[in-house]
Formats: sequence, C-alpha cells, structure tokens
Amino acid sequence: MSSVDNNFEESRNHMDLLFNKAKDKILDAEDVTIFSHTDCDGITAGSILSSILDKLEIEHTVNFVEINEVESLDTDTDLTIISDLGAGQDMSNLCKNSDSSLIVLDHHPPIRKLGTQLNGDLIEINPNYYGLDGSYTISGGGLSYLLAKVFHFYDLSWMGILSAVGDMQNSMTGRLRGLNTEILSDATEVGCVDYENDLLLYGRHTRPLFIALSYFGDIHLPLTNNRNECIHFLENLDIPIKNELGTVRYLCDLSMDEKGRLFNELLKMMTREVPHRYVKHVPKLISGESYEFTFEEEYTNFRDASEYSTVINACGRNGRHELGMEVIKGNRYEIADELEQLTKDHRRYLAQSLNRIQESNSVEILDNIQYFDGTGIKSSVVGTVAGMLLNNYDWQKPIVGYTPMDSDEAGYKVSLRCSKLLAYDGLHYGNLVREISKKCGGSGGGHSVACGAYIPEDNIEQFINLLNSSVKLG
Ligand SMILES: [Mn+2]
Repeated sequence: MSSVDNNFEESRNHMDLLFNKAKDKILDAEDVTIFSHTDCDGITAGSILSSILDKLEIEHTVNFVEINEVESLDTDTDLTIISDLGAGQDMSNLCKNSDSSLIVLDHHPPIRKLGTQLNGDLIEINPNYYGLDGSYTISGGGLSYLLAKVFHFYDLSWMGILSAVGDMQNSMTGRLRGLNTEILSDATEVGCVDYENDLLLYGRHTRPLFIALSYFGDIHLPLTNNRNECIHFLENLDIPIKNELGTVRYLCDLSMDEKGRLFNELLKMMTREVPHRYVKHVPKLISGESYEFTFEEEYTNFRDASEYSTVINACGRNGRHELGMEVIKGNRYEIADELEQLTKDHRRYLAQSLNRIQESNSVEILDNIQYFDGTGIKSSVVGTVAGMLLNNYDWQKPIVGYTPMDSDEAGYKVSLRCSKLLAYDGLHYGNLVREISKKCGGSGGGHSVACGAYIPEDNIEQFINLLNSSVKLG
C-alpha cells in the first residue's frame, strides 16, 4: 500500500492497524530502546512511550537525540522505538537484521514510502502518508499517545495535548485541529484536560495580568514593555489589577465579561496599528483555545499547557531532557529544587542575552529582514532570544539570529522568528529557510513563524543575503 488515501476514516483505520501491529511487537519484546527528539514534543513523546512500558513492566531506556545523530544510532535490544524523528532519516542501521524490529512514530515529511521494508521489521506510522499535514494535525507525542490508546491508557491523553501545544500545532489558528482533536476529546472525557475560548496572553496562571499584557503580541503596541500603560489600560476598562484581598490578578482570574471587554479593546488597538491587509487576521492573534490540566494546581507552571511546555523546553534547551521527562511522568517531588533552579537560571540567562543584544545595538536592519550576530549566546536559545526581540524592533520584518554551534563542529545555528501576520501573507518561512540553507551547504526548516538552520561557518553572510533577497514584503 503506497497510495495516498484521502478518506479520513479509512486513513485512521489504517493507522490503527499499524498501531495494533506495534502493540504486538511491544508485547513480544523483552527489552526496548526508545529514541526521541530533544524538544518539548520529543521529550513528551519519550515520556508517553516510557509510561506505556512502565505500565506493561517492560524494561526500557529512553535517549534524547538530535536529528544529525539519528543515522548513526545503534541498539542491541529486540525492539527500538523512535519518536518525533526518523521519518526524514536513513533507518537501515537501526533495522539491520531479521531479529531487529523498529517502530517509527514521526510527523515530519517521510522519505520512505508507506509500507517500506528493511532487513528487520519496520512499522512506520506517519500522518503525511494519508495526506494529513504533520505540522498541525498531530505531533510526535500525539502519535505516541495514539499508540498508548490501543492499550487503553487514556490517562496519558493529556501528554498528547502538551506535546501538540509544545510543538506549536495550534499556533496559526489558535486551536488544535485534525487528529489532535481526537486526543482532546479523549482527554476531556477522562477529565484530565479542560479547554475554552480564551485570550492568547501568555502566563495565564503565573504572570500578573498587567505584565502578561505588556508582553502581548508579536507586533509593537503602545502597551508593549510598558507596565504603567498596561495598568492604565486595565483601569479604563474597569478591570481591577488586584482582587479584594489585595493580591495581584492573573488572566485565569478574569470573568468572561472582563475577558470580553479586554478582547474588544485589544482588537481596536491592534486594528489601528497594523496595515489594512492584516486587519482581518487580528482576532486570531487575540483569541484562541486555552488548554488546562485539571489535576495540576492553579497558579503553577503546570496548569496551562503553554506554560507547561515552557518548563519542558527550559529542560531541553539546557541539556536536561531526563529532568523534563521526570516532570511529565509525575516524579516531581524529588526534583522540585533542581527544577526550580533550572527554570530560574534559564530565565536569567534569557534576560541577560536579550539585554546584551539591545544594549550593544547589534540588530542590523536590511530591506526585508533584520538580523543579529548572537555569538556568545547558547545555540539552543538563540531562537528564543530572537522571538523576544521581535516586538522591540520592526515586527513587519522577520528577525534572524545566529551563533556558533554548541558542539565541536564549525558552523552557525541560525534561527528565524516572525509575526504570525507575516505568515498569513502566505510565505512559509520554514520552507524558505530549508531551500536557502541547502544552497549555502547547510540544512534547515521548521514552522512558518519559527524555524532554523545549520550553516557552514564561511557561508553565513551568503545565507543572510539570499534570505533578504528572497523575502518580498507586501
Ligand atoms: Mn515534533
């Protein structure tokens, strides 16, 4: 079977057939090796797979790896499962003889045809085989949950939501779509996830409302980085910034009525700030679904899916993937201090990096893009820093940051971030960066509004110039 099947029901059934085959492989295995990606989706996928095997009491190890490491991986266990990676890589090494079995659960574009066999047994499950776009219909962790589902482990469904949000699958429309909605309905049925229409302010449970508002949006507003202005703005809307007991209020404390007033006022303000062609997209920037884990305490980093994904990303970007996995698997008590220190250090590091770039005035503005040399910033966070800089500069141009790679290899890690509004113009920056990085002897890709590449040391200037000349702004 290699043809693309557009009938959703049939596609879903075929995927389930493969998930059941994978289930049999797992039940037959004495020991299993899991490889997963190092980002939030990958860490969550690894946590789901590990939770499945824990429940089945099957011995296993979990390893978090980068894309460029995949082709040289090796194991001696009966079964290997690779998640959030593998579709785009040569798997013959992990599936080299008749006693080896490999399950690939990836949502990235596949290089093999559906049903390809290698020397060992290969089960590859990928939404793209069925014409379903893996960048918003399901994540690596989502596929891992669908595997958990054939064992009836519905209690892991919330992790599928965490991985989808961590993978920004809801970023363009503000809500989860495709197979993600199946996971969402499982999760609401079990009662571990609640979702509602909400304002898209980051920090629903942990950032005082007026501060959340000062960071709002990927375009520059009169409110941007101006806490006093935000306090005035809320006062004028008759939205108290403190409750009767004098403690500060968070977005999660607002009534629907208050949220409605805030939505209308933000809509007016943003409509004034953006060029006319973007006006119709503005509501999508302000409102969308929020996802909450009902079993987590309110006012913590773990209640809101998007805040939770920040914690997991902080672990991943500091090379502490196993810590992120322990958090997700619920072994939080033993690691609480370590985790708090890590997130604190991470926040401080980001703030320092941001200040350094701003104080040294190192953002260069070209015709169609803006960029900075982020040498000295860890390559794992250069994209986060770029995103934080965006609304302080010209939000109508994508911003690109680069820094030497953390590893010994010579070359630059490049990250691009842009306002969602630019993506609504129809240019997919992830695809553009993929093409241009290839021309420069590197590799790259990613989402439309957040993507990256590896570029050989001598070609960074060529990359910047090619990108600048390929972007045509409206
Ligand atoms: Mn992913």
